[in-house]
Amino acid sequence: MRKLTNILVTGGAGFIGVNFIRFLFGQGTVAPEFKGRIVNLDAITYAGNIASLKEIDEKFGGTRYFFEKGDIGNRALVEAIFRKYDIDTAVHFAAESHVDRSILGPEAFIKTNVLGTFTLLDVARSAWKKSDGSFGSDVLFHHVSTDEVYGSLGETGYFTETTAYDPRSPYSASKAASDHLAMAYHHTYGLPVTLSNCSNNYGPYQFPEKLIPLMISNMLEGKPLPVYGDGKNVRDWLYVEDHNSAVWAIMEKGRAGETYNIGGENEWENIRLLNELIDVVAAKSNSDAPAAQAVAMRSTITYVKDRPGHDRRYAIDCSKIKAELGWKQAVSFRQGLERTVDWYLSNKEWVNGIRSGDCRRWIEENYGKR
Ligand code: NAD
Ligand code: TDX
Repeated sequence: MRKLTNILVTGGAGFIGVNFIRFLFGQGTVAPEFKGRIVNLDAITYAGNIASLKEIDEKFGGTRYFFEKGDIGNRALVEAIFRKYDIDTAVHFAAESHVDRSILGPEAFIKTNVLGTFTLLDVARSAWKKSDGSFGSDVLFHHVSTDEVYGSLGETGYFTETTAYDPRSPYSASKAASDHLAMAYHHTYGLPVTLSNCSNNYGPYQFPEKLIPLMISNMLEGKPLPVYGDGKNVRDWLYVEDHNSAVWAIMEKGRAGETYNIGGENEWENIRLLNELIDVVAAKSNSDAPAAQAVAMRSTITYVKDRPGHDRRYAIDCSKIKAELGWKQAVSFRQGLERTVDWYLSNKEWVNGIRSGDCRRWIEENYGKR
């Protein structure tokens, strides 16, 4: 088991990163054994909200939790962070992550996902290389990636770790490039790298542009529910805490140079998922007649123009991580949806805040202008 003492988390103010840091500090439903320090490096783009970690900052700030605002592509800053905190582990979540935005403006995806990842890998290599050119067994760079790099499936079959890469969107192409760089640093320089490719995540703190939180927010606000194309594209959904427990298992025990697929084994056509979600939201709304409420919400489903290059189906074979590291999903889809809806119902301010950029003001008040 690796020591994992001083961990650099990139993108720790985004959806999965926030949940990861909360999980490590015991705020999720599972508590891992973690006694070390976390340094959260995040640029706070539109998708980042550092206020999501307010309780962690109040409890552990300055002792076991540190926030550094900045760009992963800023080499001098990344080098200074490695030195200042004696980083031994990096877990790299930071990315531009939304497919639709990558279609409208790919440049930021190349800068952050490709060049930013390169900078991190290169700094880790210089910081961790010993005088004989080797690396110790207690350093690790874990690169977090997506199943989208594998392209699109037909009605049958699964992505395995050996499926050839076939990315279709600027987002998935940029993630594919970053995956290749991470593995190239392992093969060429011997940098201890692990890589995970995960299916669609959902849960608290997800920016309301992704399918599930967008639909919940629109339902609560009585807005139309936009379904792309025929609504029959299939995604494999995983509760975010299950993704993070898998990432942690890889960091502790995964073999350097290996890729691990992570998935929910939980495929849903978008339109079926939306119908399920409507039932959950209607049941939790204060209405005396949830069935009628669900009918009213269904009437707002609106089929809209399809996403260009919309991948038809994703499905992950995650038997490797289950067999090798003993990981498994802990949260059923219904449970996960209920927790997610409960969270969005009780955190309307968070949604309004991240939409309006309020969190930036919070950073300035708490961390000063940087
Ligand atoms: P997100 O968009 O919610 O968060 C990304 C975070 O990265 C934000 O806090 C943002 O401020 C930060 N960031 C962006 N550019 C940066 C830069 N140049 N420097 C520093 N910080 C920067 O994304 P997410 O959904 O939490 O995804 C996290 C990672 O997981 C990504 O690498 C993504 O590709 C991968 N992933 C996501 C999913 C999913 O369903 N969301 C599934 C599989 C893999
Ligand atoms: O309004 C919508 N209507 C709709 O029908 C939105 C936002 C999406 N969709 C469809 C498109 C997809 O088939 O729902 C499905 C899920 O869409 P997204 O939430 O945008 O996710 P996806 O494109 O599948 O990518 C996600 O999973 C893999 C994350 O955004 C990526 O970061 C991750 O790598």
